[in-house]
Amino acid sequence: MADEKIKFDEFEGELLTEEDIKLKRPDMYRIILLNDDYTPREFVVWILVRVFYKNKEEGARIMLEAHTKGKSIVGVYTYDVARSKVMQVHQLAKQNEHPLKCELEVEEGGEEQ
Ligand code: TYC
Repeated sequence: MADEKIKFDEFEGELLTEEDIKLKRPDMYRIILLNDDYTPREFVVWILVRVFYKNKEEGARIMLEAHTKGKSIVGVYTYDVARSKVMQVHQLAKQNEHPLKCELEVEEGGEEQ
């Protein structure tokens, strides 16, 4: 039917302009290393080198910060990468009978400029 035809003009003013579309960066996830009383310091540094590709100096710095302050940020990753690294840490700690744990904190993406 003729009156079912939609005229392009009817949409004028309803189209989203670039300013209407708020672009949001993807959420990223901080991995937080938690201190405990039992995991050997060398093992923590080994984990930071093996799982997070830190060099030994950076690994030692992160380990010492967790040791003295209770926790330390290891790095910021996409969700899948962060989750996989946390799982590797927990698996390697368990295999070696250490209680080492780390956790994830979301870092909201926010609007793009
Ligand atoms: N506090 C542990 C010890 O004295 C070492 C340690 C450091 C454990 C950092 C965990 O995230 C950690 N053996």
